[in-house]
Amino acid sequence: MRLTFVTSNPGKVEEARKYFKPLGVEVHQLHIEYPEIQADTLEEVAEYGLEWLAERFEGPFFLDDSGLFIEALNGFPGVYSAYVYKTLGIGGILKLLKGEANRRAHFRSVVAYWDGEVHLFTGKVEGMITEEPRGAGGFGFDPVFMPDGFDRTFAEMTTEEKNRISHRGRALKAFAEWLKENLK
Ligand code: ITT
Repeated sequence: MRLTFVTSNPGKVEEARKYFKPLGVEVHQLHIEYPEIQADTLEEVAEYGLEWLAERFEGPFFLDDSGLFIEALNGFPGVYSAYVYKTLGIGGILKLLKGEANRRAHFRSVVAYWDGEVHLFTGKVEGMITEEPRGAGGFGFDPVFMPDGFDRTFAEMTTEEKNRISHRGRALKAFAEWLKENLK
C-alpha cells in the first residue's frame, strides 16, 4: 500500500516513513503548501486544510497539523507553532521562559486523512522545555523538548525511539489501526 502525505516538512515525512515501513506501507510526499487558518484548535486547522486540498487534488491523502503547548505561556505557541518557529525560533521560546520554574509542555498532533470523507487521529506527549537546546536529531522544537520519563530530548533520540512515544507516533498508530480495520 502507498499513502500520500501532504506536507512541506521533511522531518514529518521521515517519521511517517519509519513508522509505516515495518507495516509494509510506503509513504509518498506531496509538497504542497495549503492554507493554515487561524483557529482555536489543531483539528479545525487540519480539517480546513484537508477540505481545501480535496477540492483541488485527487485523494486519498493525509496531512499532519501539530503544535507545542507550553503551560506557563497558557498554551502558546499551540496552533501558532509553525509561525513562532519561523519567527522567534527556539531561542525566542527559551527567552520567554527565562527564570520560569514551570517548564511543563506538551506536543499534540492531528493526522487528517481524506478518502472522500474526513478522518481525524490525534496523539499527545507530555514533557518539559529544557534550559538549553540539546541534540542534533529530529526537527523543529525537538532540541528543547524532553518527554516525561526520559533524560534526553527528542533531538537526542533516533526516529524510531521518538515515534514510540511522540504525539505524531501516537496519532500515526491510531491512523494505522484504523486503516487496518477499514481497508480489509
Ligand atoms: P506542514 O507543511 O506539514 O504544515 P509545518 O512544519 O508547517 O509543516 P505545522 O503546521 O504542523 O508543520 O507546524 C508545527 C510547528 O511545530 C513546526 O514548525 C515544527 O517546527 C513544530 N513541530 C511539529 N511537530 C514537531 C515535532 O515532532 N518536533 C518538534 N517540533 C515540531
